Amino acid sequence: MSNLTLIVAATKTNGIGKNGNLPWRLPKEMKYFARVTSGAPEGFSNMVIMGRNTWESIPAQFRPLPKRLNVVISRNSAYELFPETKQTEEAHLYPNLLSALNFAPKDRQIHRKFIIGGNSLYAETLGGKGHSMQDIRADRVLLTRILEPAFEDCDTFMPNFLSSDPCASVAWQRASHGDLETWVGGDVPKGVQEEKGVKYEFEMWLRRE
Ligand code: FOL
Repeated sequence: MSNLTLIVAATKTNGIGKNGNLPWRLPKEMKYFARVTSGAPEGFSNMVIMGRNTWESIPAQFRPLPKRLNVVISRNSAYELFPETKQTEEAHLYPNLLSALNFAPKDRQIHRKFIIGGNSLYAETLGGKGHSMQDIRADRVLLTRILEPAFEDCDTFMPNFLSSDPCASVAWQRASHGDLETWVGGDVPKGVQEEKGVKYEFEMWLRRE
């Protein structure tokens, strides 16, 4: 099974988006996302896998996300990743997650694979056994928990993977802050962070089985 890490910023009620965008603008949190998803040993790069809506939500000037192998999932094989003027850029389109994960680029080695959204890819990789046909599961979640304000006007949500409903959930355990820093390979601010009046915390969760 391929190691897969899900990275997300979500409110306490698992809100992740609003009107096709992030509900907040948190530059330092975004820098953490960029650092973690980019970090790879010399000669390696990470793969960032996203749904088509997430691709479109990334500001055009940051697309493709630099220094990462960008993979976009859409069932529409005619989907144009770039406008005519930007077609020298590199990003890859796959019809489903399984074919994306089987993609092995010839010109570089892949270090880590990240699922970066949105709700349907999160659901597919968080689901317990039987959610997706091939049982592709994320074994690690890098969760930025948005604590305050509540951002109650979110219109997009990730599954409640920490739900105690035994039917819906698989057991997850929170890793220590030290384990998060070791995995990320650098310092991560510990405890509640505040940026522009928004409080949040960097967490790492590991699947038990
Ligand atoms: N995970 C976390 N922790 N925070 C997020 O904001 C987040 N966002 C997505 C997925 N996982 C996340 C999806 N949305 C960019 C924009 C939206 C987006 C993901 C990435 C983006 O522009 N990224 C640039 C940042 C440039 C900068 O402002 O420093 C990048 O290079 O990664």
